[in-house]
Amino acid sequence: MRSIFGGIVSFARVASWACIAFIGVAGAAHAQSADFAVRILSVECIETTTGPARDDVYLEFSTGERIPRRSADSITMDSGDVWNPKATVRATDSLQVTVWELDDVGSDDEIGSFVVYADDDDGRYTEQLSGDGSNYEVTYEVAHRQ
Ligand SMILES: [Ca+2]
Ligand SMILES: [Ca+2]
Repeated sequence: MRSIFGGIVSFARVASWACIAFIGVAGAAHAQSADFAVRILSVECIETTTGPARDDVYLEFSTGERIPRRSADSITMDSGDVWNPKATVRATDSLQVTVWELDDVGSDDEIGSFVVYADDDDGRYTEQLSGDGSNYEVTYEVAHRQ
């Protein structure tokens, strides 16, 4: 019995090592084709940032891109508003997305940021952001070239 049990255990160990090795190879192969696209579907303002005024929202990406494009432009949002940028940003390896609240006086307030990685599976994701007393939800889609 002991030898049979031992045999099963060692088989299980070999199987798990083989599995880890397989995942490692698959991961490495995936990382080589690190070109991907992130499509921002919606930015939902559940609650605006601190203060009585509405928020003036824009997106900034680690690629240097900005939505809206012009540096003085923003989308005015109140609690309950949904903005559908429907904008696609292409990146390699990773993409940081930052949501800002534009202020005319002083520096802009950061609503929040998140990083999307080339290793992330294709599909739809939602991020919850809560900077400066706010509550925002950003929904985006990740897609790799087929
Ligand atoms: Ca502000
Ligand atoms: Ca503002």
